Amino acid sequence: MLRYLTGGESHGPALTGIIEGLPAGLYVDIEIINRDLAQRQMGYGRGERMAIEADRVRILSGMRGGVTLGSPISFLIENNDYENWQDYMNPVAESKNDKRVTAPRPGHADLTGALKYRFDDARNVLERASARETATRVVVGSICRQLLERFGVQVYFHVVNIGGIKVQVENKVEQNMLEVLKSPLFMRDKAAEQRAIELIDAAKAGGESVGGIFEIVITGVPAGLGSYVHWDRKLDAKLAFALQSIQAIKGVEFGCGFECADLPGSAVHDEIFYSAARGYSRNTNNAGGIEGGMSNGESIIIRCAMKPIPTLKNPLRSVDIIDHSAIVANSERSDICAVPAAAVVGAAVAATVVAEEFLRVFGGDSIEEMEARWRKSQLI
Ligand code: EPS
Repeated sequence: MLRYLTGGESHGPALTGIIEGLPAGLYVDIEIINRDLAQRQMGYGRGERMAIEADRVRILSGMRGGVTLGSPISFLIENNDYENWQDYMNPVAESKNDKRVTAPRPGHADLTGALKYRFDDARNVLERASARETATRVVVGSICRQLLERFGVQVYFHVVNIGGIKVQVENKVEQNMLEVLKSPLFMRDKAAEQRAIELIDAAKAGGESVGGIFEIVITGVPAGLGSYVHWDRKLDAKLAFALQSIQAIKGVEFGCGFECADLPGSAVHDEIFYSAARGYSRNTNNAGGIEGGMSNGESIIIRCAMKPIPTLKNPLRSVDIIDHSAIVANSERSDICAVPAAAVVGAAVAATVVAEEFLRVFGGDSIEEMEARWRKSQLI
């Protein structure tokens, strides 16, 4: 079983993670992890923090000479910004008291988190609720993607909507899925990209933030990951759980998703064909590659909706958590739009779930054992 934990406050000394359950013998390219971390920092509309950080992973255990040992992989990513926050975020020394946050931001974890944990400073909440935590999930996902790639599974992502400016989606694998990485918004439609850039500029000028939708496409997934036999073994349910846990995600859909509610059954379900060369296949993929909680051999297609970031330069009305007076919400440095970053995180999180299920079906203590099992299954 693959499992992982993440730790770290946004302005603390470092983000940390520990992954358990990967087979021994997997070569992991650290520069690929660092490339993925850099991708997460990109995207038009990111805030000034990204100029301070240059996220790089440091592996502390579980590997030798770049190869997994089967033991827990622990890692850290240093927060460069900690240097500016040492007087406030030192895990053991007493903190200065002049950066208290008592004006919770509507839409953020601030208010409920402070009430729940009985804090008189929402900084204790926002430091951990921050999407900075997602850097650790990119490290886990990057390692999982490298595992999956050995078995021909590829995970792609692109942005399909920024603040209502949309790219056409068709539930199919497009040509050159990696081309999109050249776009500052990871959008494959140049005209939409330009309009989205203008929208982000206008949002910045107006003290606003914008959300959007990203799509994840996973190719080469064998049929049979997940299961119909029990609710908590369904692949789509597991993916939805993991993706929904990404900060600011408000909705997850597979294939034709919410649109299928408007269509008759004959227009939704993907007809089945067979040829000796290809085996079973479909001409359409409205199911998004998952039927009955199992991968069906087609590409997995998922879209996630991200709300606009709650930190606004033109803040909304709020209430002080100490004296309950009416005030405006806390406003600190933040992103205007982080949908491209969320897409990178989404791909990492989805890869982690697929790797977990892949290991459940084809797993072994070593990569050799796994490859032997996988090869055997390809013959059936
Ligand atoms: C983030 C780092 C944060 C924000 C963003 C994500 O940096 P800072 O708070 O120091 O400016 O840019 O966090 C949020 C959107 C949030 O709500 O906390 C990162 O590394 O992704």
